[in-house]
Amino acid sequence: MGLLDKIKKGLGRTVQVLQTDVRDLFKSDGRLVDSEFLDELVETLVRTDMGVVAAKAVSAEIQEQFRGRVVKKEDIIEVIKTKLKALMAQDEPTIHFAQSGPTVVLFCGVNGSGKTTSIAKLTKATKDLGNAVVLGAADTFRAAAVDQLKIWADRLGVEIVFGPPQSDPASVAHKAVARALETNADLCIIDTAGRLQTQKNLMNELEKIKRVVSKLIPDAPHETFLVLDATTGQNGLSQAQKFSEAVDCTGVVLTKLDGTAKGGVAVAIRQQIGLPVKYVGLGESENDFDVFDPNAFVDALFS
Ligand SMILES: Nc1nc2c(ncn2[C@@H]2O[C@H](COP(=O)(O)OP(=O)(O)OP(=O)(O)O)[C@@H](O)[C@H]2O)c(=O)[nH]1
Ligand SMILES: [Mg+2]
Repeated sequence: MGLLDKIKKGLGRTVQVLQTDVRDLFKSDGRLVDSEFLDELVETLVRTDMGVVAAKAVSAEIQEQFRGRVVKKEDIIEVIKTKLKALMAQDEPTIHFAQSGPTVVLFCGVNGSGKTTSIAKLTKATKDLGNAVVLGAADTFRAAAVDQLKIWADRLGVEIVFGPPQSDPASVAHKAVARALETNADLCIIDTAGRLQTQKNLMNELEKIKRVVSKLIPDAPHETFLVLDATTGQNGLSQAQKFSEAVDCTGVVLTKLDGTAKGGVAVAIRQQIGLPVKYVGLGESENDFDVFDPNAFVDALFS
């Protein structure tokens, strides 16, 4: 399945809502672009959880190009797509790889957002490209968390470093990075326990992991990914912003885009959290994952 098809399938519910709602804006053959139409358009777009700022930017563009004219659905869809693509444009690499030696990627986020599953997916994707991966099971809070990652490591055929239950997560992270250095691995991906941005001691623990890792490799972690569950939509964003500020995240992995009508949240993340979306999760298997491509995403939304 191509990327577009995969996203299209994953975004099923968002696409459905958007298409029905946009179609409903055009009762007859065309519609006059007046303030009533623009208000209804903003309402429709906001229902996908893309955020008021993005929806208003789109409506301003439509107003500028078509105000006072009677337009067809196709005319405005093209403008919506172009504007959304511009709002989400990003030219950063998905992962800033280390110049030499292992690249360290730290995963964090609230409980159940999809960290461990996304790590498995990223491991599969990077391993398929020929990279040697070492996993660090720094979620030492629950024994089951280590087991979950161990099962993935086994299935994917990669090395995993873990410690005794309740051990210091920073020491496990340290061991994992040391092992990646020792084996000359390309990537060291570190899993952490779910936490809330209000839990000061747990947020400090993430800081400690970062500090300890940077003692072994000065620019590590090269990426700190915030894993965000798309089904929380707009509600999850302010929390995510505070989380991201507290640990200085570098990108978002947006999970569970399948089965939510709130896929528009991908548009809002850049504006409201100030981070690029790097990867998307589109299901529970290790293959339901992709690099986030704003153009493909927007095309899929309106396909
Ligand atoms: N549908 C769907 N389910 C997902 C996706 N990503 C993760 N899940 C599911 O979400 C649930 C939680 O995923 P985990 O990866 O364990 O989440 P976590 O953030 O590691 O959870 P904690 O370690 O408990 O904080 C599991 O049932 C996953 O299968 C996705 O992209 N789509
Ligand atoms: Mg986990």
